[in-house]
Amino acid sequence: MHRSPTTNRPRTFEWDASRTRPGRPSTMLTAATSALLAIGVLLGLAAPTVAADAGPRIDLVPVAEGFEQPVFVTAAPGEPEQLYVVEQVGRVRVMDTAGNKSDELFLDITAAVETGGERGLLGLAFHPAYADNGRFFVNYTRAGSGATVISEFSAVDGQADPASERELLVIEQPFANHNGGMIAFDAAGMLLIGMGDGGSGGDPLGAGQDPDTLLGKLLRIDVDSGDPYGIPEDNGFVDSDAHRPEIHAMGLRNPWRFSVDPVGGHVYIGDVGQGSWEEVSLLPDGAGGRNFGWNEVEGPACYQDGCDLDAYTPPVLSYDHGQGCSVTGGYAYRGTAEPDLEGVYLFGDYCSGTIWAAQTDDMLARSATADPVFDMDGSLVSFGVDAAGELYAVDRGGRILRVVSTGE
Ligand SMILES: [Ca+2]
Ligand SMILES: [Ca+2]
Repeated sequence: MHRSPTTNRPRTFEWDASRTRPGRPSTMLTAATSALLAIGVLLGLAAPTVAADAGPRIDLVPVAEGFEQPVFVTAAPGEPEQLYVVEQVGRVRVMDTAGNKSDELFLDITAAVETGGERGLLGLAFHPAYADNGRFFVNYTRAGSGATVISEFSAVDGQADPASERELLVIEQPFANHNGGMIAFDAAGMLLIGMGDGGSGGDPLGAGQDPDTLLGKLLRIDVDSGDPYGIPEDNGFVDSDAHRPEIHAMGLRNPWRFSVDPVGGHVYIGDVGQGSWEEVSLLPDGAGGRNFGWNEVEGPACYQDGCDLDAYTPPVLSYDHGQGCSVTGGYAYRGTAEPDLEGVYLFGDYCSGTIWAAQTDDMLARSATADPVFDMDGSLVSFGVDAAGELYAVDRGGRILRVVSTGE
C-alpha cells in the first residue's frame, strides 16, 4: 500500500555492529554517585545528586508563561527568532524567542480535537521547505473517535489556513492512553511519526511486536510523493511482507518525544516505560529495522519472564522508577549560545522534573551514562529547539523556559 518510487537509495547499516547491552544497565547513576547518595541518606543530609566531575550544569530561564497546557515548542526553518507553542487543546500560538506573544493564533483546531490526559494536539512539524511552500504537519486525537490523525495544513502569510487540512493517516486507538504524539522530519526529509502501543497497560494487544499494526512503532513516510504519501525505499522493514511498509522501527511502548540530531541525523527516542523502567533508545541515521523490544523487554530488563534480551536493541540510557515515572525525550544541543553544551543530549522526567545530560558520542558508542544536571519545578512535558538550535523546556503548567549552561 502507498508504495511509490522515491529517490532515496538504501543506506548501508555500518553502525549496526554493536549489539552489546549498556555497560551499566541497572541505573544511570555511577557507582560513586550511588554511594554518595546512600551515605547522604544515612547521615540525613540533603543527598548529593551529581558527582563532582559530572560535566555541564544547566539552568532554566523562564521565557514566557500563561499558555494553556503547552505540550511542545518548535520553530520553522528560516525563522530564527520565532517559536510555535502547541497547546494540547488544539491551538498553536506564536511568540518570539524573547517571549513576546502574538495576539493572533497560528492554528486553532480545537473543534476537531479530543483533549485531556494523553489526548489532544500533540505534535507539530514544519516541512523542511516551509519558507517556500508553507506546508506543516500535525498529530492530534480526533474528537469523538479518539483516533490518531496525522494531517497536513498550509500557511499563508504566517497564518495557517484551517480549510487546507489534508489527512495523511488515521490510526484507530483501542484505548485512550499511549498515543505517541511526536512527529519530525529526519535527515533525508522523511516524516517520522512516533506511535504508542495503543494503550491500557502491558500492551494487551501485543502491538509492539505485531508487524501488522502501526501501533507501537516509529513510522516513516514521504510527504513529497504518493497519495496521500509515499513509502521511502529504505524504510526498516520495507522488504518484509509481514510488516506494514510505514514501519521504520518497532517494539516501542509510547515514544512521546523523540528528536533528530542535525549532526549525523541520529534519532533519539524517549520511550515511556511501564512500571519499572524509562529509556532512551537510539536509531542511528540509516539504521531502520530495529526492534526495541516492548513488550518482551522494558528498559534493560525482561518484561515477559524468560525473554531473550539479545533479540532486541537495548536502550542507550535507562533509569528506574526510583528516579521518575515517565521519560521526556530530549535533544542533542547544537546551538551556538551555550558552547559548554555542544554535543550534549539533555532529557528529563515528567514526574520528577529531573533533567539529565549525556554525551552523544558516548551514546553512539553505547557507553553513555547520564548525570542529573537540574531539577525542574513543574511538569516537564517536552523539550524543543528554535531555528538557531537553542534549547527550550516546556512546563505543562504553562511556561516555556530556555536551557542555559552554568558552566562545567
Ligand atoms: Ca491509545
Ligand atoms: Ca526498549
